[in-house]
Amino acid sequence: MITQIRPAVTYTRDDLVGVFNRHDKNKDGRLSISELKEAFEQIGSRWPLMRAFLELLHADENHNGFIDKEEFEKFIDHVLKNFGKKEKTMS
Ligand SMILES: [Ca+2]
Ligand SMILES: [Ca+2]
Repeated sequence: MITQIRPAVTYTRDDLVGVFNRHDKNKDGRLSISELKEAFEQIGSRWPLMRAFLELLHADENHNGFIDKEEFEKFIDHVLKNFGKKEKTMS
């Protein structure tokens, strides 16, 4: 698979779900901070680690340090707000 670093472009919800599902590298059904970081790198985040950290803080409702299946939808909604348009605004 080719990893392309692309500038901020418009992603659909399906795109994002696909990207994040693919980055569940160990297939445990949840996303760790390092899996998130790689996914944000792929979608062209300028600060993938920081973005991963912020999104995790936002969506990790049970505070276990992972985006679990139950948290995934909310997580995608929030990411979509940032990456569905441009990654410009601080949220
Ligand atoms: Ca995982
Ligand atoms: Ca969690």
